[in-house]
Amino acid sequence: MIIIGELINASRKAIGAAIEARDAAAIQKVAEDQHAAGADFIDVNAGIFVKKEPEYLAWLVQSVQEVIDGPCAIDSPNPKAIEAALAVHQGTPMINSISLEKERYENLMPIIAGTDMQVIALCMSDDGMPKTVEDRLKIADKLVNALLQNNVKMENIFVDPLVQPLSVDDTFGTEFINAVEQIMQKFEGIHTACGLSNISYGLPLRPFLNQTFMVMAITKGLDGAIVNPLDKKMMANITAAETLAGKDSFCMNFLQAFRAGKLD
Ligand code: THG
Repeated sequence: MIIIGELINASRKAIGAAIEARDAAAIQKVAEDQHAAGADFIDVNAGIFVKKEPEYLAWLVQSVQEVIDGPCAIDSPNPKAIEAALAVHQGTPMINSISLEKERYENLMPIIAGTDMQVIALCMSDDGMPKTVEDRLKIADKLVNALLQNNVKMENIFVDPLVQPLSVDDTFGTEFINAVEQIMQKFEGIHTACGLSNISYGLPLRPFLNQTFMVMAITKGLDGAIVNPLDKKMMANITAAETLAGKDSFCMNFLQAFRAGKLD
């Protein structure tokens, strides 16, 4: 599972305040903790600062990479902010995300085309949020084919079928995981990823629902996740589910995690 650490997001109070105060040390602590907990990418999101988003996102990337030798996932719908962050990023980042929304698509595709960056393809279009598996597959099909035509490798594409709250529509859970299954079957060598905490919005015991939903999604082939890597239970569930799903040869990963005290 490719783990994308979600915690450097300006919509979280402490992070928003740290950005405004230019408190690099506070950001760097959160980056280091997530990295140590196994995050492959550190997501950076300054989306609440609409006008200053490009400046702040670039500052986040620089602050993170002063202490982490690893890539960021640049999380913004704004191509200008993504460009500003890319200008200072060392190594090869992940772009989070391109979608079928016209402005986002047209401005981002030239930036991504022909590069070796990993890219999340979010199943969203100007027609609004997808509801069914078919809605998601239609958008995924267009996005994946366009990315391939623009010389992005299949293995660098992560389709995000878009998790929406179960409290709004009780079919949103199954429509999401069935979309994961079909996308993984249809495009050989592709990845899927999502921020799955939206599933539990408006319900009690959110961490419990998120952990269970993660296990269900892993059984359908989900292999990327934007999560809180400091949530030990979530990380333990991911490890166990992947081992049980046959993605852990000789159970080595499970045994190693056990010996490192990560499973209890
Ligand atoms: N898809 C893609 N990108 C995304 C999302 C997605 N980026 C943003 C979001 N959704 C995923 N990121 C977050 C970041 C923080 C939180 C939720 C989603 C969050 N965190 C808890 C908090 O602030 O209290 C802390 C985590 C915890 O304690 O468990 O709410 O869907 N492509």
